[in-house]
Amino acid sequence: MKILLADSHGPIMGKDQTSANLSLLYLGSYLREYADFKVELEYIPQAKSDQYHLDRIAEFQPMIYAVSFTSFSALVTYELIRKIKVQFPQLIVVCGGPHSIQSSQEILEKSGADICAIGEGEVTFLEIVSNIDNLEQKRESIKGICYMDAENNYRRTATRPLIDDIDSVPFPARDLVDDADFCGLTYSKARPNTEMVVTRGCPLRCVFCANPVFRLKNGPLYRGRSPEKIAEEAEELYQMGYREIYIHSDELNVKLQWSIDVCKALAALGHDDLYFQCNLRVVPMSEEFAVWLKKANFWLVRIGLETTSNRVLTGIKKKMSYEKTEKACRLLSAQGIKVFAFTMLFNYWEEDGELQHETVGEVRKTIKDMYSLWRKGYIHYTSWAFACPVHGSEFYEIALRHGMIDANYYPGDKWNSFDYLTGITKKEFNRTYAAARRQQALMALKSGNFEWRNYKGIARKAMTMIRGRPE
Ligand code: B12
Ligand code: SF4
Repeated sequence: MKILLADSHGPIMGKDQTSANLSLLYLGSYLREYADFKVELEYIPQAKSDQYHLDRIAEFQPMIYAVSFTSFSALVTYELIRKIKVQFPQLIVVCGGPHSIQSSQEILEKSGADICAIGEGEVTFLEIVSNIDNLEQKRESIKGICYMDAENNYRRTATRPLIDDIDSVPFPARDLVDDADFCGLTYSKARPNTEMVVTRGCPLRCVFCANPVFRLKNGPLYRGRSPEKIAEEAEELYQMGYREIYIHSDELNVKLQWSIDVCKALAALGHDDLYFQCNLRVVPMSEEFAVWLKKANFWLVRIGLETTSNRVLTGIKKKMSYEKTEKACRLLSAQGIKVFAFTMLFNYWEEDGELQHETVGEVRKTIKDMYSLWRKGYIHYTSWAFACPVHGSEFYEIALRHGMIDANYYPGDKWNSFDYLTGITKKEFNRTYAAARRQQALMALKSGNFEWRNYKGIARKAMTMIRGRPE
């Protein structure tokens, strides 16, 4: 059976795609392993035009068009699906990805897709594909999907249980991708580079974070691959020629002993020319973990620092403090590991039903504190972004309650947090953002290792250093 796996994540916010979308490649590898019939797969990366999708469908003639997208690209994807349905009415269109958790009915109504998968997709997709000849009769028994019935009523089936043991999911079907379609990591030490996602679910609930896919409360929330399997995947990538891997899981240190064991397994591969980077939380952290990260050749770690105000950290439920942040950065940088801090401007939250936000003073203090950490050698890069409501996050619900967005809202460049801030002029707002962006550029220039092939994203950021936030 022929299946087209389409990534409709962008082009988003003027950036190119760093590497292939792993969600679709996981669906592909799972089918290959567990379907009791032969599947023929093709993958479309995110930058391709709608016409390219239509042309590939005409030529490849798939039975299923499986498309993955986030809330940021929902509208462009609906339009694409509508075009596909006009030209290929018989083609079965299946959707999935983070946007479907909150907005599955909207997806079906606005796009005309046949089925929308809600939550973890591998088993659900296998069942859809296995029942394709009899889908109308079988669909109500497939967990984790929604569809419009014969009377055009929205139907949602029982929640799909999460996969207990994610080692049972084969490594992503990377043979389907062409590296020429991707620009590579923005910061890297070696090329070619790629990404791995080795955990699923996060036990935390930060207010701004839309991490909905694995939050359906119907199984073990947080799961990690075994250290042995992680090392096996890294070795496979090394043999494919990759020399740097960004372990792009939400955070690699939910359980510290497991994290240390992962580092030990990676170090045991013995490849001095294979570099790693990963995302970490500030807690839990220990010197032993920092030492093992270094031994495994992690040259860069990215932490969600967000703000240095403890008032704001409490408000956004980050469950950490500036003191812990400083300690974690000190321990990591002492090993010669570079630290990349994700920071946000103008965080919002709710307290006793009242809308709260980070003040301009708090944002400016964060910028100042970051310089201070930089001078001490504790951090090396920053990346500044505005807090923005994303479907699936608590902030989205807060923003709806307080009239900051309505049901027709989609995240992207158009929503402007300035409109809901008090005690700041537009000029101050733009100046603050430009100052943050200058800090980002200065640290990047000083610390190096950035990828000029990512010129679209770099040029876009350069403009914000001069003009502030794009209108
Ligand atoms: C890695 C990552 C990226 C990487 C992607 C790299 C890559 N090569 O894949 C990069 C850095 C490029 C990226 C960028 C962005 N990301 Co991102 N990213 C992630 C992250 C951390 C992991 C994604 C992943 O691989 N998960 C593992 C796979 C297995 O899970 P999955 O993708 O959800 O797929 C499963 C199901 O959703 C489902 N499924 C998915 N698609 C389909 C399709 C079909 C047909 C079916 C049946 C099922 C199905 O089955 C899959 C397997 O179980 C997630 C957070 C998370 N933990 O998932 C955020 C996340 C997806 N990103 C998010 C966002 C907001 C962004 C950005 C907009 C950030 C920004 N401001 O620039 C951009 C925009 C991307 C875009 N163009 O749309 C949000 C999306 C929220 C939302 N409601 O849409 C998330 C959830 C982060 C968060 N916590 O808020 N991201
Ligand atoms: S921001 Fe990070 S720690 Fe917070 S909920 Fe999201 S993934 Fe978890």
